[in-house]
Amino acid sequence: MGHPASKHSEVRVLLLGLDNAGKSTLLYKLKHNVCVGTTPTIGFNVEMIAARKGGKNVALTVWDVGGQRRMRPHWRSFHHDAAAVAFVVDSSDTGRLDESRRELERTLRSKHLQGRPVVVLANKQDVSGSLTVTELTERLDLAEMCSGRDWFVQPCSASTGFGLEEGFKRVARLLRLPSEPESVKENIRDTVHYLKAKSTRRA
Ligand code: G3D
Ligand code: MG
Repeated sequence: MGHPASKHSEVRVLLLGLDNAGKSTLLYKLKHNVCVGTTPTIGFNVEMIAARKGGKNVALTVWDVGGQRRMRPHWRSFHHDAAAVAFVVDSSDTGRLDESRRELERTLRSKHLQGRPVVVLANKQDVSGSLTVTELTERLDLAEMCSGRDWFVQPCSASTGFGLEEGFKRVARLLRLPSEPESVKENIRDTVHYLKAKSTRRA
């Protein structure tokens, strides 16, 4: 017998970021606490991470969709139902920051992700000379880009494991479970909109 549904929620978290940012390494390290050589992700990797939120067990299914340019159009099909976004940035690769910012911006424009929290994982902090959280926040213009949603920047290293658990604890803390009052209110609001639209059409 499984757990009663009320004791266990399952939510989808999107793990996004450019190719080579460290998504696959990070997910594998978090789950298995080992480092493995990764090959560029062609399809997607998915892992379930157990977390706690408000005294409840929450299973985060973390989806690592390939970051290569030809995979990016597919990110959109994963937006639906996502409770949060974890966006991985290679903090040591200043040459690709603009590209990273553009991809994050494009992702956050998705109507399915409106109001969803974002945790930016400032990865590769073990590389000397990598950007600090403050520098990254400024260079990616995160305050502006993430206005209207909760966001946080977590320094980490997928190679050593530093900061990974904290990052996903933060994801769990920021996301809203489907049964939480705010999302109930959102559902009611959507339903009212829908009914109003229908009744105006009929009138
Ligand atoms: P991706 O899934 O986002 O495309 P990968 O990225 O997980 O495949 O990682 C890309 C490369 O970055 C890998 O190196 C990986 O070992 C390295 N990497 C990932 N995270 C870190 C980190 O925190 N620190 C350092 N120093 N390297 C990291 P290779 O050489 O295997 O291509
Ligand atoms: Mg990968």
